[in-house]
Amino acid sequence: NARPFRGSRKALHLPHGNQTHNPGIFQTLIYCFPVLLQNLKDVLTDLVPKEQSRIKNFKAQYGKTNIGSITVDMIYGGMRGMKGLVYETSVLDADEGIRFRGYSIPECQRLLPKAPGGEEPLPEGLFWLLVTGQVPSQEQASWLSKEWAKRAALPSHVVTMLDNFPTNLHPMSQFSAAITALNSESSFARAYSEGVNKAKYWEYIYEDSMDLIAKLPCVAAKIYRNLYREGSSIGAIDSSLDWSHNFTNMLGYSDATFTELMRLYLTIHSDHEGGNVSAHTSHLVGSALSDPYLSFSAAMNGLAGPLHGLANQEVLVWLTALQKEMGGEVSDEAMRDYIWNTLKSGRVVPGYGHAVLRKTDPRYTCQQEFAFKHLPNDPMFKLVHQLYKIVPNVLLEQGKAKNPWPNVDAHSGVLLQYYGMTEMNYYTVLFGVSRALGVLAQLIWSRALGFPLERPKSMSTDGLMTLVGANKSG
Ligand code: CMX
Repeated sequence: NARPFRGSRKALHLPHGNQTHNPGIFQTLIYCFPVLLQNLKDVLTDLVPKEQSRIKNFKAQYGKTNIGSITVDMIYGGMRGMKGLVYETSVLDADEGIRFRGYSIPECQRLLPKAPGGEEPLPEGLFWLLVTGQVPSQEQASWLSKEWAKRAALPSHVVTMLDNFPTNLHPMSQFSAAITALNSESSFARAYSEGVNKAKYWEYIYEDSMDLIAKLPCVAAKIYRNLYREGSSIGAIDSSLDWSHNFTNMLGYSDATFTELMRLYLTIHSDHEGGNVSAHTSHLVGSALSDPYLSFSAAMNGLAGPLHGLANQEVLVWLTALQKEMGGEVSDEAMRDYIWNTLKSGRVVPGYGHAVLRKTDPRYTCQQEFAFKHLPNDPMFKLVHQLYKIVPNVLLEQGKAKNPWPNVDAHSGVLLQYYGMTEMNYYTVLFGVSRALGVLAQLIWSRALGFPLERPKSMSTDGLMTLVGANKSG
């Protein structure tokens, strides 16, 4: 749980954590006048050289140290457990779940700034934390709200493109295509073509990332309105509101609790360390110096897969079919049979299992807490809760899944449908808007730290057999 930039706790006068480094003059100013540090770029400008030199020294001392071995099973098994990436913004523990820069989800819920009168963390605060390692002040979070409001406008060619998509094109395909087309706005691509010095890459990646995060709710809302609200206008951004509130307004929802849900939703879906398909994809594509728009749209194509982000859509489709087949109240026995039928027909139970986690996903737990608080009697929530008691035992009995517990996607759709968002095909787009916070925070650091082109060695089966001295005829 090492926190990379240890000035943060002192800067905010948090009670725990020892100060183990000597702050420079800039840091000292931070401690005295935290309000001066409202501009995220200024904070980064201070942090980048420190982190560059910390890693340079680490590599000089430990660069040749062996940290594990690779087995044939790992290569055929989707590289599970293989340590092969540096990813700074979050780390996933198999039992405990995700920590964002060292902070668990309950800690983030407690410590991150909230909207006036709100109880859920602002995604702005989470982004600041992911980028800097520091829990931001209320002023810093609202600086981000204003900054994103300023940068939100879409170029007209993207609006035209979205308006011309056929209604049978999946919302995730529309989302990804629009993000690719937004690269007309890339300041990194422009600077690169003009020969910018590589020491300055991160600054352009930062600008593009901020612009892209600002624009994503507008793209997502436009898709929603075009597909499900007869192409009605998303309206204008209100610079006095936070990012999530503007998003729910543009989607056309006015319930304050739905906006609170969106703040929580956009915070918890943001990042899940570096090896998951969407994060790894943006990391890989970004390593070719493709700009943030191209890197992130590639990530969205991965998120659109049913074993990854599309699972939130799949869960609701599966639950709705269950309800249709069995009616309102379902007995535990009937539910067990339904789950077994899914397994016997060679399908997965969506929303259960995970490549890394081995316990209930804390992202599931905090959504469950939200449901207990705001919709305890919702029939779909009751169904989800009933499934929680039955699916793990069935998966254990089947004996295949390494993790029988629910993941984030098992719960999110049920909350959304309660507030009237019943369009299941759309759910992964919300996941995508949130995922930008994590992968783009990392992309800024990947360029700041000069990470090279990603290019692992692949092997043919014959080559592997030769390597381990196996008999090739089988
Ligand atoms: N239902 C049925 N079978 C499952 C299962 C589930 N929920 N989870 C795992 N299994 C099966 C696997 O398909 C695999 O079967 P085969 O041996 O026949 O190939 C076996 O159990 C072992 O798999 P594993 O090592 O436990 O899991 P993986 O790391 O290979 O896969 C995941 C992880 C998430 C793809 C898988 O658990 C799954 O398909 N879950 C359902 C889809 C889902 O909810 N995805 C969302 C994940 C979170 C996210 O990224 O958003």
